Amino acid sequence: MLSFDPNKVEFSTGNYIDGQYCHKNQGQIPVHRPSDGQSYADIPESGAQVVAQAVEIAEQQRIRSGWSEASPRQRGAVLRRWADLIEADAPYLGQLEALGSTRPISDVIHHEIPFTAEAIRFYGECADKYSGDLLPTRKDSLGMLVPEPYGVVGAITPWNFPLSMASWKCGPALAAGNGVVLKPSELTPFSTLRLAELAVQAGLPAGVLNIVQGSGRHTGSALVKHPQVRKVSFTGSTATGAQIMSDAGFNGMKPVTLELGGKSPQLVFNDAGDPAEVAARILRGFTANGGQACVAGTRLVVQRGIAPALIDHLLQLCQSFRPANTWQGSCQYSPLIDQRQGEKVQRLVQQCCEQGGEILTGGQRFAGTEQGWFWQPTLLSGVAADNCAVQEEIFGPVLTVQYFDDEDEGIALAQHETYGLCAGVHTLSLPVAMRAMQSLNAGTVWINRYGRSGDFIIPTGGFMGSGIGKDLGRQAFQACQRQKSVLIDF
Ligand code: TXE
Repeated sequence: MLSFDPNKVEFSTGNYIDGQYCHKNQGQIPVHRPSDGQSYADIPESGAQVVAQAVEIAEQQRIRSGWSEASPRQRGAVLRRWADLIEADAPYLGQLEALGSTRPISDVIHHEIPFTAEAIRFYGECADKYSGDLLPTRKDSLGMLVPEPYGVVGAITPWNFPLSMASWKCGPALAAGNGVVLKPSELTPFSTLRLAELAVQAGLPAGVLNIVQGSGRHTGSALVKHPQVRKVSFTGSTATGAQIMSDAGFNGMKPVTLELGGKSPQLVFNDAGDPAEVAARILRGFTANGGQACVAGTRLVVQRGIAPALIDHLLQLCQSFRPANTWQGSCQYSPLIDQRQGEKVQRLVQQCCEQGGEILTGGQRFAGTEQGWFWQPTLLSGVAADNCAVQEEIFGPVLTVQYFDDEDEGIALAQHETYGLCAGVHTLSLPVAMRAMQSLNAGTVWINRYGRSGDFIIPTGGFMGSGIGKDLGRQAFQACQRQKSVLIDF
């Protein structure tokens, strides 16, 4: 029912600045469909001048239109209308997203779009719920912390969840009264344009949210370095996050929120419960979106007692997947985004084996999918702690398996030297779960589940190489406001 013809989806291209499409005919970067590798449109490589134009318009319009000065409730109302329009647009927006991204159409319609709308609605509700602070100063004075918008927030999003990542960045920044210039990934640029169009239809003054297209090296870097961009919010790789941190100090100083890579463990104890149920959880954790999620749980660290039954179930489940184009209603399994990502997965699996790893299942592309990169769910055992498949973020449906005997050994194996994004702990023993939670170096710990819920109040963000600051929660809203200290003598 949800299937559609990918050649019949029409969409706008170019940059979206001041509520209008521009630079449409200056396409330079071809964009490909992940399912079959076909090039279907191109985008402009926006240079520093175009970025400056977008930033200046955002700065002017947030003031002239009254957006920054509007009552928080008014801003909230616009965001809630925007969420409603996103949901109403699902039949079209869903096709646009499924056409150009790795997300199957059913997944986009049933999860990604409701999730995107709800995140924006959440920040619409935050707008008038969080205030500054009254500070305990001398009796004849009044000390206050007064929040205010930064000005223009520069947002940069990745290709793995284009719509929801845009909502995580725009929702809090706009609710707090900022203007926004967003650069989506050059691999998945079009659904974000539609999102911005819907925002204007919902009542967001034109020019408060602008979308610029281009590569990270040119457009992204120009956005980060622009002096009128007062805060940067980024989701992507750890290497690019480091570059952005350094660029943020290039032309004045600005805070950065960085949501970066991960190599998250799934720590399974003998008393985790029904191995079939635990296997289903582990499977979702590393195969959802073809493993292309920063939070993917890609290291199984399993106690020896439960291991044989758990691995048996996992092998059966892994072998049940079938590839299909993302525009087919029956598609349940994502392709890798492009050839570069496919070759990265291939290289790391090969290197893992050269370093002593053994393929239990998968380890190659699905036969007959040579146009796109559909990688078979892969289990790798025999991996030492320094194996590349244990160390590096592969960003594909690949799970390493390591075994342990006692609790301390399991927790030690679950730690990672570089990354600290998430961890899954599977045990029915409360003391074991709590000790593991306290010991693990991870910004999020899921106990007897793996993956986010619809509880937007729970922030997300990593430790160490996995990032700085939080997306979601009230923390993301507050991070889009600067705090002014005020002292009044009376
Ligand atoms: O990421 P980049 P890529 C990881 C994953 C993947 C690897 C490479 O391991 O295999 O990163 O993917 C923009 N200044 N993740 O190359 O480069 C870029 O245009 C400003 C994890 O796609 O981080 C895009 O919009 N912006 C991840 C965005 O950054 C720059 C999601 C992400 O691209 C820039 C994606 C620069 N100098 C990949 N360079 C996650 N955390 O979920 C690039 N960009």
